[in-house]
Amino acid sequence: MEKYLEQTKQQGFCIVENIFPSFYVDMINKSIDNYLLESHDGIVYEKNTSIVRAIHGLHLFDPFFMELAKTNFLLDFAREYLSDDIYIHQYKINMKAAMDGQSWPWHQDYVYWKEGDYIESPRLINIAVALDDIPMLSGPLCFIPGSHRFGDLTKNNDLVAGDWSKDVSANLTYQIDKKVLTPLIENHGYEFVVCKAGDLIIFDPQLAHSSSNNLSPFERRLLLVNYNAVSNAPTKKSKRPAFLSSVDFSPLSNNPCKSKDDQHVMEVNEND
Ligand SMILES: O=C(O)CCC(=O)C(=O)O
Repeated sequence: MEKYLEQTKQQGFCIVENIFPSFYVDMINKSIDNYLLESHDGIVYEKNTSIVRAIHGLHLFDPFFMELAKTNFLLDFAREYLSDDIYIHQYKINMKAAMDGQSWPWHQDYVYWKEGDYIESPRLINIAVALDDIPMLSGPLCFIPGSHRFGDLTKNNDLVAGDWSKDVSANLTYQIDKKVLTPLIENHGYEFVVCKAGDLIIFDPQLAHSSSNNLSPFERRLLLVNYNAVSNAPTKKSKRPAFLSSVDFSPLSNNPCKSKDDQHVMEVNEND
């Protein structure tokens, strides 16, 4: 755990391999398929299509997803990183459909939570679970190492907030423009996060990141949980719906170990 905390503090992200075993990843993917059989708020589509781009707020409707976000490693990491109790600010699956899943332009996450949700400080952390293998062809996340230390990289743009749906589209509201991106990449480079199903990708909400279209014939599902420090909960009501911005700020407690499957995950956790 210590080494991952240090990497995240230094470079803004880390990869933790093989946290969720394949049977558990299969269970998550089946639960997503079942979830999509019913209509729910928070499902968004690629522009002018019926292709699901992302599903938001699943933990509000299905306890399976809430329990997953309480896995020991995830909670312990987030608590340590933020030095506080934590709650889930946002929970989503980015589906990136085979050959049709669209890009995420260069951006940081915190500006959305500041402008849209009135969260005062970037004391949050993203923990993503790869639900498929993610090779280069599938549009992996791409990070600029160390960019989380430079504050809001979109602040000089003439950007006007719109409807919440723009915040989750391939035409994002707050993007990092070419003038800012050029020196960042020249000085710090970039890193694609190719990984395996079951790996975790942990990243700071100020880290500059993007991902391209899924050019492969395989799905690229990524589950993302965003934890906020309880002491950083907003004091003003968000402009956005609850599936994008939590209204429940009560601290999370760890998922008790109930089954052999959970036991396995917990053993993996303890080895780190
Ligand atoms: O799923 C991806 O590739 C990008 C996700 C992302 O940047 C975001 O959700 O903020």
